[in-house]
Amino acid sequence: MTKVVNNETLNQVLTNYRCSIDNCTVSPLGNGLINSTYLVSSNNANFVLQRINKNVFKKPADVINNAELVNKHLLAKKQKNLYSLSPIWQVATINAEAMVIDASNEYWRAIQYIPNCFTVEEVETPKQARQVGSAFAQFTSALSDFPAESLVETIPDFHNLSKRINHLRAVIKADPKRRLSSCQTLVDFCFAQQNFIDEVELLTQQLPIQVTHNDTKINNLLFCAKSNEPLAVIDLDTCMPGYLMHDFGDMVRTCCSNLPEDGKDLANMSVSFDIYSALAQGYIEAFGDKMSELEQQSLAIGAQLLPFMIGVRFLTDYLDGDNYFHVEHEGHNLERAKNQLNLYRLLHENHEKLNKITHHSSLALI
Ligand code: GN1
Ligand code: MG
Repeated sequence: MTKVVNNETLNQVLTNYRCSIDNCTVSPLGNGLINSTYLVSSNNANFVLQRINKNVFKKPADVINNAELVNKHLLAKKQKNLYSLSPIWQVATINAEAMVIDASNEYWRAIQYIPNCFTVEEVETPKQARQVGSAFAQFTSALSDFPAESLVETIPDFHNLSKRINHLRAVIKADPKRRLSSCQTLVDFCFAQQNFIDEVELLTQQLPIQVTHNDTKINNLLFCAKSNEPLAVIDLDTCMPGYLMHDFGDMVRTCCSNLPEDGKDLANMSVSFDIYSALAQGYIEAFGDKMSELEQQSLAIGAQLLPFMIGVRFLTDYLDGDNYFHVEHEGHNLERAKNQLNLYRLLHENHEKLNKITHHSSLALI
């Protein structure tokens, strides 16, 4: 659930950045479901202020440190003309601290604000989808020689499907809010996907580890207002060792559906295969020979996996009493779960088509 921030706390935090609530305006920014993010605007500077959700990120300092390491690597690549996007820097306090801990023991950090940019909630054209695929590929590609072991796993087993299923099972058993009867059909649907779960498990034993972003939803890209081109990958909170299919899958999840992730008009949900194709082309092309054959084959699985996994996560949180994701009303997590599991169903029914497209994209490389 979203925690309200009072003015006294906000002021205490702002003083660490040479600001106060009297000389700046603070407004909510973005649509994140975990951290609380604000834009701080004053006469002399604008910056992003974020309270890190320590229920989710048990060690907020690790999140900040990981981002710093990744940014330094990206900058070095940029200086050698090997990375065309821009690192977005975290801003230290006036005492050169990386974060502020407020009186309620909440963790805050500041991040550079980039003017003349916009984010996108819905991809409108294949051209834009291709840019999205390409931008996230450039990000991971630039990190291909980054020492992955220097990153702390900010959320262990973040994209481990079997663990997510086990968590769902445990919450069902406890049913702490007595909500199981309101979603039994959906729960049954999840467990009926055992063949798919096994397929994913087998694949993950064979795929190489890369440093992936792990939250490549479309609104985690900044676009330049002047050129309309991607300018930066943002939200490095879950940038950790992972598999390419996870990043590709999250792009598909957030770009290919005609509904937002909590949209309720499921009878009219549809998947855009043109957008899927363009994402795949952008992603595969920008990787070039850094993507193995198996990784390319795994993309179509990732496209089904990410909606399924987040569907399971939303359902688990609904049953658990909405402790993890911010919700706007009771039942919000259930609406999200129904939406994402329906998206998974549509993609799964079309897995042959998905496979063909990602295979065809490889031919474009030759
Ligand atoms: C969360 O809060 P945000 O938007 O950065 C979640 C992602 C989900 C996403 C669903 C750490 O990301 O895994 O895909 O919501 N992040 C975490 O919108 O759990
Ligand atoms: Mg995130």
